[in-house]
Amino acid sequence: MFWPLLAIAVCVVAPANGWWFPGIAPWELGQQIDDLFNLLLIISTVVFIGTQIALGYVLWKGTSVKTGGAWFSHGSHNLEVIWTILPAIILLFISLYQMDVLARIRVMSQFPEQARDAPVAEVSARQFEWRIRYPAPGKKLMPQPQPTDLYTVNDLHVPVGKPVMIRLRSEDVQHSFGLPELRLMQDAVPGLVIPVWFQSNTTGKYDIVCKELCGWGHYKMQGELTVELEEEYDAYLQALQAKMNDDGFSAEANNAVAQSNEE
Ligand SMILES: [Cu+2]
Repeated sequence: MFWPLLAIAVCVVAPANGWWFPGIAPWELGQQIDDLFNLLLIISTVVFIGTQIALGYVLWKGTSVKTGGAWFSHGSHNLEVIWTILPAIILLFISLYQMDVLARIRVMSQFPEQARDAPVAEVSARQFEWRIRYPAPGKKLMPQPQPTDLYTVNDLHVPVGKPVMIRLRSEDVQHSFGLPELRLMQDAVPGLVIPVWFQSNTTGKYDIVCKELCGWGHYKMQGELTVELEEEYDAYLQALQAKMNDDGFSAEANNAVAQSNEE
């Protein structure tokens, strides 16, 4: 009985000590995913406690001298029917109940149109980093890399308050793109381009973590998601473009060279 009791005690103490999920970034689907998780947690807890009590009861009865110790049974047909049908109903309920949320996350035709039509970036998972490709400011992200594309590593920026979509790829093994604060997780599979959409209604910096054991450096495969105002996002892309096009010479120096070439 020690381990079940310890497990229950930890469940009671954990939330008060912050042994829980990181604070949730407010967006509708994240909240719905949390609600689904809590529902499953409640169902599992009730089943767990119920079965432990039943086990304790049988052990107590079976070892009691009063009741004459252990008894033997060839099974009960009614009991078998009940404990087959009851879990089947619960599982069926769960699978139907979560279908709407699952479809909104995974089925591309259900994505917000705004996100679906204009992916903001391509995120390629790689042992052990996230490589990010943005289209140049004012351009659309093409399936194939373009000469004007902008690149960063482990640093994904998105605008606040609107649905955004990324194209998720893997360059080597299977990874999983995880945004814990947004309660979002999607496997990155070699050979596939998987669309992923999300939205954050608050600005801030959030973790990007790998949620699939992908090799020795899995633990440090961490990036940062920066959610910022539209103007800041545009300025970020402009600055990134300037940085990538920088040849190490100042504008004056380049102009002087151009002028002397003309002369
Ligand atoms: Cu990984």
